[in-house]
Amino acid sequence: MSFRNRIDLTKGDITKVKVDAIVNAANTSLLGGGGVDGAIHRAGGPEILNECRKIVARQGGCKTGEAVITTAGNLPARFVIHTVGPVWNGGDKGEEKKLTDCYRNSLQLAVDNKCSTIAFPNISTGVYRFPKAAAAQIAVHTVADFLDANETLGKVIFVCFDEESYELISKEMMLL
Ligand code: AR6
Repeated sequence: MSFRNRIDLTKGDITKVKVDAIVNAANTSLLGGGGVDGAIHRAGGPEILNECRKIVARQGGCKTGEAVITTAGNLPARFVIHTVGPVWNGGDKGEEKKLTDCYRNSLQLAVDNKCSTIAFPNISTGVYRFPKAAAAQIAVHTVADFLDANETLGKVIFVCFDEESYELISKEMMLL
């Protein structure tokens, strides 16, 4: 199936979405925080943090641009894929490449774990201050390129919490 029919957009809370994997915009400590990270740990319960702690013990957290996978605890999803987006520091510190890596590595981890549906928040566009328009362009194009080359993922859903991100992702999807 064409990649265009395998990308969806919705507005709301990612913790409510029933897919194989939801993606968390985490930090390198993997030990929780605010924003979507806080919402996922609150709604999913302590099992998620327990598995994060085991990953930290094994590999010492998660580098920016990389991704790890845990249970989704009490959430309707099966897995949480935790990825660490870049903090925006003006744009000449490799931020765009690192954000691209977040999407690509999360998608690959989903495929490696036999997921066919995955939902993304707008990584780095909250407290990490990545400009929303540039982030939307990277998100949509990285997902489209990945789906074009990969037949096993059935659906990728962008779950936007704010209207501005919803409009920006929608605009990028129309350009595909
Ligand atoms: N569902 C979907 N999207 C959400 C939700 C939700 N429940 N809550 C917020 N968002 P942010 P970052 C959106 O700040 O910029 C944490 O403390 C939000 O509107 O959560 O990558 C981590 O521990 C925004 O569009 O993540 C890190 O320290 C998007 O999620 C740091 O924040 C990302 O905003 C990561 O910062």
